[in-house]
Amino acid sequence: MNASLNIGIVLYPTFGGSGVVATELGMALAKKGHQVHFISYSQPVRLDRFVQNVFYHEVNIPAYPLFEYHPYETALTSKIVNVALHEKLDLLHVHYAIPHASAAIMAKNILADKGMSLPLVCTLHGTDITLVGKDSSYKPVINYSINHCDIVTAVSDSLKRDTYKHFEVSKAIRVIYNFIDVALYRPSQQDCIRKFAAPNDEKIIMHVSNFRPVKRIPDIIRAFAIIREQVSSRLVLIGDGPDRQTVEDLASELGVADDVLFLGKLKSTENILHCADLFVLASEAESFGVSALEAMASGVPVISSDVGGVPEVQKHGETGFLFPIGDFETLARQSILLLKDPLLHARCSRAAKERAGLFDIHTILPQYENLYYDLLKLR
Ligand code: GMT
Repeated sequence: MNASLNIGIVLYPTFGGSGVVATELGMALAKKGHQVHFISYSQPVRLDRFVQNVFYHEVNIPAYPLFEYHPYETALTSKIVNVALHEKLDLLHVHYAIPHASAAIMAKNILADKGMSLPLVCTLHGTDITLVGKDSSYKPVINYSINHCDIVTAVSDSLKRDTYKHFEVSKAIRVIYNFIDVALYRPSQQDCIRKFAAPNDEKIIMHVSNFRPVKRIPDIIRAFAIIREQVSSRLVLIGDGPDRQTVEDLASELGVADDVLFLGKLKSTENILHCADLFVLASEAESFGVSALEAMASGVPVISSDVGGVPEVQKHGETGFLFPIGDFETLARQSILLLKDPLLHARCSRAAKERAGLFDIHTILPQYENLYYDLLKLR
């Protein structure tokens, strides 16, 4: 039997993305008997109830008149040191490099001075490499951090390639794909929002994201305006963020606002995704695309821009389609094809559900556990 570990996890507490992957990973590890200590600046969204073996440590940043910018990285570093010492952490796993990886390395050095070794795992998630991280304001620190963590993982082959392309990294990077608990995505008609969202039996097209410019939601609105001319349909948008107003304005401008439903942020989407006929993603960078995987697990075909790690998750012509970034006319054409052809739709739906099984938590979790045991030389 493998040893149970005391694991620190540094994460963003936010909706979707790396925060949710890190929270779900921690919860699954806790279920297997490991003790998990989450460290963040606020309660992670999915950590909203008592879970055995799970602890939450909040990073506090005392205000001081001199600080126009709060020194979060310093406060985080101190929190890691304190948690590691008091909870006797066996290892620390940080999700998203900025600023978690450099804070962790600093904490590791402080702890070394105190005679404690803290092995570090860093998981690269996406924009920490492809967008923000490679900016010269952050690059030297990210570069150093990647080379000095004990183990670095990336959530797709594409992200691993991007890391080698944009940084001077000599370290081996292991790919461990993102995951979901496939068993949660069991449709129940009771939950279905179909009557509410599509009262006249329209087709439902769905998108979930944080509404950042990188998601290119205006392309989805433009495509929807074309689709709606040929297929009676409604667009359901889940999430919120900086582009929301732009997207609302564009929907009005194109005369489709009445058929676009903004549901806002939802903690989880497993009780709603299966009501969709189609899931769309138009991102200009996407290292993996957990939301697409969730749709696939719900048996919903996906049409996505051909970008980053998405082609590693969903297969063109099998589980849906891929289109060139920005080409909303192709997105519209592929959507119409799928929505008008029930046989094609059923085939893609089946294939999507089956493929999602490859990314089930029960397959991926042992890969992280084995990585920890390798690091601690427990195997
Ligand atoms: O950049 C974001 O939109 C959020 C980001 C994150 O780290 O929170 O998401 C990235 O990580 C997710 C989890 O690994 C991936 O599923 C997303 O594809 C990735 N986003 C991008 O690459 C844009």
